[in-house]
Amino acid sequence: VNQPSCIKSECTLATTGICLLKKSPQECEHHRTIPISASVARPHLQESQLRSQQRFHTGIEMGTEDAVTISRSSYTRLIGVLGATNSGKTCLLSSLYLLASNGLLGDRFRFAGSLTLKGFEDRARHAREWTSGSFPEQLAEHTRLLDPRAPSLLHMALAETGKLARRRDLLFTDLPGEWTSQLVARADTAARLAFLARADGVIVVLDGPSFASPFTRHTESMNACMLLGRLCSELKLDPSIPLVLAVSKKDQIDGNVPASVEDVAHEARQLGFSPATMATCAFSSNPSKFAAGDGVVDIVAHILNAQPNPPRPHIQSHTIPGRSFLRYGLLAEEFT
Ligand SMILES: Nc1nc2c(ncn2[C@@H]2O[C@H](COP(=O)(O)OP(=O)(O)OP(=O)(O)O)[C@@H](O)[C@H]2O)c(=O)[nH]1
Ligand SMILES: [Mg+2]
Repeated sequence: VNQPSCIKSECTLATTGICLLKKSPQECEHHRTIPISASVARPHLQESQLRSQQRFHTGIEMGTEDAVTISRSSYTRLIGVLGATNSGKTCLLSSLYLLASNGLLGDRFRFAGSLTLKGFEDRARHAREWTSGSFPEQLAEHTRLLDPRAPSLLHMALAETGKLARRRDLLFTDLPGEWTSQLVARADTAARLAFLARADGVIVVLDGPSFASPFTRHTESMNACMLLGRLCSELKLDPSIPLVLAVSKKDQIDGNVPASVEDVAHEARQLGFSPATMATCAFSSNPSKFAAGDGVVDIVAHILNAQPNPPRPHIQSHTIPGRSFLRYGLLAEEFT
């Protein structure tokens, strides 16, 4: 078996299969192929899986197969971001990226890199273009997947400051709102979200203004409650993982969490979750009162405060060990 390697000490090619210069092995002058013994090669991996290690990423998005590769080198937390169309999922991620790239993550974290920089940049483009003047009507494009059947993941690594100085690898889903609304409407659409059974945390983005409006709040809260039910019944999400109810567009609701959000929190508790309700302002139409990015880092910190859970018994029937993404590929096959 040959292992791709790089003579540059900071390159993660050997561990993640990803060249930091984003070059293919053929064109990278630092690339070397070294033979490794069968004992060093992971014996439980198929040849095809080893080949996937040698793929080079475009930096746009990752699929669950790429996630397998990253999670081999360090424990990688998968954070599912769900919510209705236009609720603010993509803006939340763009805002986190803009905070990170401007050194505004607060005292606890600093940005330690991303393997999907282009993906983040593409999403943050509208916000970057908006420099002054009136608040733009649209700060992000409706999320469309490169492959409409496969989820896309955005990677970000954070370094914790302080004594522990740990590196935290995070993978966020950025899915179209339709994936959430269709899951609510039809249980049989759950298969494509089966990988979320492995999630280390879930953020359900609740559109602040819609939850505040007397015309829409009832439907919004009913849909959100049904979503939580589906996460438990269809996706078998472990209710002990952190669940954040992220109330978006805080600047448009004067900072007040609408009362109807409590119905969703109540339902979450009934299902065994310990939800945290957190209002966020990814971008601000009223910066003198609400800072852009307000509450965004707190959500990530809340999820990272929880300890990862050991694997659960109901998914231990496969031979692939640990909380591996590979197991969820198999789990997804079972759903279909
Ligand atoms: N005022 C304000 N507007 C926001 C905020 N976050 C998002 N928006 C607005 O909401 C719109 C939709 O946000 P997105 O992040 O694209 O929503 P989404 O949930 O990703 O939507 P889909 O990809 O269609 O599912 C944006 O274009 C912004 O105009 C915020 O914090 N404040
Ligand atoms: Mg989106």
